[in-house]
Amino acid sequence: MDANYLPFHPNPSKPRFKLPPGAVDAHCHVFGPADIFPYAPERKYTPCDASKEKLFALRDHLGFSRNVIVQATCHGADNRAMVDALKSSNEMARGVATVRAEISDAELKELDAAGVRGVRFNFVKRLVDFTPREVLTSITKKIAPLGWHVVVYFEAADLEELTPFFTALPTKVIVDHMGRPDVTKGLDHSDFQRFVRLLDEHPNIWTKVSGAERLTVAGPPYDDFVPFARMAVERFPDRVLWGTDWPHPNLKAHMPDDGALVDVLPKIAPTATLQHALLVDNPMRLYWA
Ligand code: 0GY
Repeated sequence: MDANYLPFHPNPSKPRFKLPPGAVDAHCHVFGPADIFPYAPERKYTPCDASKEKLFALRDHLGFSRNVIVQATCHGADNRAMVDALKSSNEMARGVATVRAEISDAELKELDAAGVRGVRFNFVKRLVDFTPREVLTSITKKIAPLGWHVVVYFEAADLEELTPFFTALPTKVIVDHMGRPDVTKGLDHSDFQRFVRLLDEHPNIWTKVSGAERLTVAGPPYDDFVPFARMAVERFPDRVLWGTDWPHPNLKAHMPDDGALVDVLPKIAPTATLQHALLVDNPMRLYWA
């Protein structure tokens, strides 16, 4: 683990908010353990191991039923740790993989059988080296026939340049953490408005309203993050997902109590109907239909 790397919270509280039955944690990761699933040589950070057992224990502790495990950059395109977690989940986890353009149809079928339903394209420069757009386009052509979607992660300032690529994608597109708005700039800032317009104009684009602990400047209870997520939930109720982002890679200021993160949910989805859509109906439609 890197010297300045913050490990996940050792004993998160029980949330006060009672999740609806069948709730899905739709953005989380497994890391290692490195002695079984080594980190990728090209990684930009070395995390603290975060095993499938720990993830499933957290799921049960918080009151979730299911997980969507997203391949993280520290494992590169080696999806073995994520796939191993899917296979151990008794169908209670689905995955989002990172693949290279050379992947064969047989390998894709294997991932699909394990529960993978999408690929992730990461454009955050501190996390990955640049991949040419033609490579990503050729990956998209391979995964689209499987009914998979594309998850994209980028910084708010890069959305303008990325928009033509995103809007040409033929699949559903899921934007991680609302495209990382600067929460100090307010909802009306042109960067966040560009993101809102993207979803307004493209019904195949969804977003995760996660990342409170990552985007906050004020810290817990994340009141500076809430208006952004609430706006997205109310405007796009059937195209939003939420996840803990456990084990919270690369945080620098504080490590969240995952129970306290769950307690943000009723502030961003203030009615039972919105909560059910966000936590049950939407992820079930996308990952378990
Ligand atoms: C996240 C965020 C981060 C890391 C990764 O794949 C990754 O390494 O996504 C980050 O550092 O912002 O959602 O896990």
